[in-house]
Amino acid sequence: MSSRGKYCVFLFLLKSILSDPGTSNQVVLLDTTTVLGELDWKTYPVNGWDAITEMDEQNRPIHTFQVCHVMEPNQNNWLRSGWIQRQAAQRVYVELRFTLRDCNSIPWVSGTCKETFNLFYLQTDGPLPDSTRFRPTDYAKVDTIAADESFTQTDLGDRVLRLNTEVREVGPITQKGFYLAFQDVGACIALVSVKVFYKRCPSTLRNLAAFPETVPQMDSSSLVEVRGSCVENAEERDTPKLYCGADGDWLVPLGRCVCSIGHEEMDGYCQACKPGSFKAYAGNTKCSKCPLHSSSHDQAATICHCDKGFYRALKDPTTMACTRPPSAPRNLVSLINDTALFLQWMPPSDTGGRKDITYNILCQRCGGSDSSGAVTQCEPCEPDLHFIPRPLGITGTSVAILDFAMLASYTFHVEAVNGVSGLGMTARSLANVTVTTHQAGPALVGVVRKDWASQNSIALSWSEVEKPPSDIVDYEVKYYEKEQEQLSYSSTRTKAPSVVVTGLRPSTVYVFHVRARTAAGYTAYSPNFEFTTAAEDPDIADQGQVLVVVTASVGGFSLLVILTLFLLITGRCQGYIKARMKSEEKRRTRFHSGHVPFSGIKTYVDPDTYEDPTQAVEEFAKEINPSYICIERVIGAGEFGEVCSGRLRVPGRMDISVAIKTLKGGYMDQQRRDFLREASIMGQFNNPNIIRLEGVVTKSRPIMIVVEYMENGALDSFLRARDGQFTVLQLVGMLRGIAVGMTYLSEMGYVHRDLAARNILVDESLVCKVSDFGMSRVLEDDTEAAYTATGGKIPIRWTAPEAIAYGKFSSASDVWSYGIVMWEVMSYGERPYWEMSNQDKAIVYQHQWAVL
Ligand code: ACK
Repeated sequence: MSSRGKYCVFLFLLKSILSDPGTSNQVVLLDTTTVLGELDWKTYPVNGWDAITEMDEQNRPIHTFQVCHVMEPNQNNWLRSGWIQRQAAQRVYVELRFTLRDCNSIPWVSGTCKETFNLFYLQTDGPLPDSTRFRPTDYAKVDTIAADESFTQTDLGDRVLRLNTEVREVGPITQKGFYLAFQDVGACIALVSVKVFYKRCPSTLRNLAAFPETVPQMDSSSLVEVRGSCVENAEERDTPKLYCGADGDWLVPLGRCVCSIGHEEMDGYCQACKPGSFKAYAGNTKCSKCPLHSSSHDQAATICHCDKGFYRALKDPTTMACTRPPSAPRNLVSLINDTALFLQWMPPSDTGGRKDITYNILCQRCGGSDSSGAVTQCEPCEPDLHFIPRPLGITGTSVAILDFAMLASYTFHVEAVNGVSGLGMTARSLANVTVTTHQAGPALVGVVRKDWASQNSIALSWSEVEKPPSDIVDYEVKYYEKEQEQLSYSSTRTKAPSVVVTGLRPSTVYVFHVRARTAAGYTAYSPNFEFTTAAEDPDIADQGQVLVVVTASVGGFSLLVILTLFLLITGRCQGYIKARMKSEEKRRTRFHSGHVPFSGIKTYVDPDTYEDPTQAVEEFAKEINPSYICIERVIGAGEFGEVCSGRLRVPGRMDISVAIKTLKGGYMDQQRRDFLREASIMGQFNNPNIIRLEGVVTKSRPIMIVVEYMENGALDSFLRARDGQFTVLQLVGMLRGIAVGMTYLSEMGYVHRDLAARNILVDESLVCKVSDFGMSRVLEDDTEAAYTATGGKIPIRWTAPEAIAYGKFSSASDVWSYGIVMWEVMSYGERPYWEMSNQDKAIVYQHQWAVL
């Protein structure tokens, strides 16, 4: 067989080998298909192997070696490669592509024909000189190579030569290079290509870390640990590691890198965040869009900067929208009474996008007006002004202010602040209100003199130390037995600067002090003065004294408990607890608040004591010209007729809104008297928490009682309709108003008997006023009133046990009812004792009363 003829058959196979790109984890040390020049391989003997070089279509050489001495016995033909440099290789692979003829396909060759050849190698540190004699014994055997396939029969009967590929591991190679040698022992072989390569783990990127190209260890079972280095703009989390396996594969990735701030992962690298986005923390997260009211103009932004006028508080996360200071609080209103000033407001319409809004009260005191009426200079408020809950950092929308000066003008600024107030040049979010306090100021009464004393009475007189700021309405004289040290005290009123105090015990030292009431309120008390009554006359019993003792004992323990609540709210705890009295007394001298007498001369006059009740009406109620009254609409139905609202237009006076109670036609004389009875009671009162009587119409029909209009109607229905809408402070403010009204009534000696939320009216500023006077009549009128065993009609749920049991109505029983009102208010108009029947309630009371 000619050499040329034999190898033309293989050309199609060789082309496919030439186009094999190899794999990326191999480093090729030799590839006969890519060698362009001569291979310069040696053959021993020279006529054994044939080296044939063909040219392909692209004029590239195709080196092949063939041997086919199958007819001759004892063949020993060697082909030796050139010297192959080891480079970094420790383990070397040899890939052989060859064809091997099936001996059966060659006639007459049996016995001499072989179907294998042998692969040898020889390590050296350099190429051997050409003169070196070839000694097969120098070479170490790698393996005997046999063909997997030789010829395959096609369907057409042709025999097609198949290409074999065999790979063998050579080594370990420890010297700088080596030779390969192929021994033929009588086969028909065509060695089409020889590729020598070693395996390595290629450089790679894994988990944002770069790993260099790595050669596996000689020992195929051990892995090479390789430490990666983070790609640009990435930082290590856990040391990134990979292990290079013997096959050039990376195994077991450990640790990782993450993209630094301002960068996000993309295609295995860390790319800068685009303008309009940011990344504040290193990690595997993506860049985020700038939050509301912020922007970033450059690449790789780590934060978005707030737009003009917007800010970020120190503790705000960078992912939070930028915010701004709030607008000013809205609808700031002030309420003032004897001892406290209340400010209430609504939250700003613009919270600046934040929830941490708080309020600061900034206070300036303007000393009042000078002779020309101009307001004198303002200065910061006195430091002992007492703010409840506090002046700064208020989270609610109201504040109570105590300990303010009398007759002063205060300007309060309510400032809304949030977490970004005070950052940058922002205008302050203020709402202002100016309040002028009308307390009547310091004590006007200086020295109190004793004019004379009997066993049961002492006559006192006094004069004012200075000109009062406004006209004195009357004086209040407070006194108590020195021995008793204010455990109980009494008071009386007088219009003149003198009084005869009666009902005293003989030979007893009494302590007196006096205060004046002006149109602007109470002044402070005078100093204490001690006077003694004349020696005892055993025949005369002192009824007043008995009355004090009896009255004081009636309330008992339950009264004490509830009254303590009552008084805590009103801020007064006089007369009951000695220790508390001392500190309270100090307060009282500053605020000039009133007190609850156990006895004393009543300033309230019961209209029933008038022979002709019309006289009482004339004395206490102003007759109104009906043409001044403009009825606008009916707002409800009372026991005696409709209740309307309208305007009272008295010439020369400002129009005011009024409620008009009418007495329906066809009434009996008694009904007329009962109807007007309320007016003659109401007409005696003058207190901001008692409904004010404007006057009556009795000289024409219909008969009317005109009172101030209360925009929010009755407290019980008002609260029910606004369930949960008020702050505790607002509710307590309502209760405080009622307590002030009731304290006033008690001071006047008037017992209400029907104190309940339904009988409290509420104006537009949430001021609560006590209404529904009429005592006996009221119980007829009240739908809550039920008949008791004794035949009386009583609002059981609101009434104190002693009043139910014995009809013993007193200021103390009013205090009980007040306790029930407290419950009604705090529960937003819930029905006291829920559905417990009146009868059951009365039984419970009887038990309670028995215990007491
Ligand atoms: O709950 P209201 O709206 O408040 O319904 C009753 C109704 O008249 C029958 O008494 C209302 N009312 C009574 N007096 C006044 C007043 N001075 N101002 C406003 N409403 C009043 C009460």
